[in-house]
Amino acid sequence: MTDYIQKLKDIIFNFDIDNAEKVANEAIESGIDPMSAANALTEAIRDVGERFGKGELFLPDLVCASEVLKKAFPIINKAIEKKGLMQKSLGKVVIGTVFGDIHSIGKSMVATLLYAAGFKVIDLGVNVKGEDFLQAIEKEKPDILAMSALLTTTAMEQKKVIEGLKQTGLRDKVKVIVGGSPINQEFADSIGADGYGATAPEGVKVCKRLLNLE
Ligand code: B12
Repeated sequence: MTDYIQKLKDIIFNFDIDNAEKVANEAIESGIDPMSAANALTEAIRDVGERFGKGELFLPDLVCASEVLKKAFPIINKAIEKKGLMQKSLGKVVIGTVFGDIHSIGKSMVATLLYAAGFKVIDLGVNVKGEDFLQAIEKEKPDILAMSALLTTTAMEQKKVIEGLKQTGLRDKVKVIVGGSPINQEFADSIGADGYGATAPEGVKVCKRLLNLE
């Protein structure tokens, strides 16, 4: 039997943009658990990121690997959504990657899992300005604001948005959760967030906990 977990990792390691969609589709058609498929892609891209950090790979490699991910992930995400499509809405979440940061994959993963769990999700995308987060909170009146930051330099944008919520009188109206690779519980506490998740599944758990759903 074909090892699709390894094949999914290999399309990233080999920067195989041409076969990304084909392998992702075949993996899903083969019946593997879409969450395992998502984890395989995540593990592989982390490995690429570490090698980039050590100077073993270069920016064009990072860009090509992320192009593979951008082609393969939507197919896997669709399968996750399909599996989870059901229930009444558990609540509304506004999500986005903070200003100055264009990393979309982890944020989209959190959005997908929240959606699959039964939340209504409004995804503002990446590089979201503080004022746009505030406007969306005012307009959409979500239960939860979820912010992602992947760069050490953009992590503090999460704090700025929380400060903005306080200044505009919105802080008590919405729970705030944060995540992304440079974020940890200590940082989340220090900026006054209500919750933190190291992974997308943890993010879902935290949202449920904050809304007293489990
Ligand atoms: C892919 C990638 C890119 C792609 C992004 C493509 C895209 N559309 O997203 C491209 C090539 C564009 C890119 C650009 C850059 N990148 Co980059 N990138 C990565 C890489 C390899 C993978 C990120 C990723 O998608 N991971 C997979 C996802 C699934 O994981 P994740 O994002 O961590 O998300 C998980 C959790 O963190 C969590 N999570 C995430 N968000 C949230 C939010 C909430 C609310 C919750 C609860 C949980 C949660 O759940 C997710 C799933 O479990 C990382 C390496 C790494 N180790 O992360 C570097 C990395 C993040 N990049 C880095 C850098 C330096 C850059 C650049 C500055 C490079 C440059 N010199 O130009 C630019 C920045 C551009 C900008 N202004 O944003 C550094 C950051 C270092 C730092 N600490 O500041 C890293 C760590 C690489 C490294 N080792 O140096 N990058």
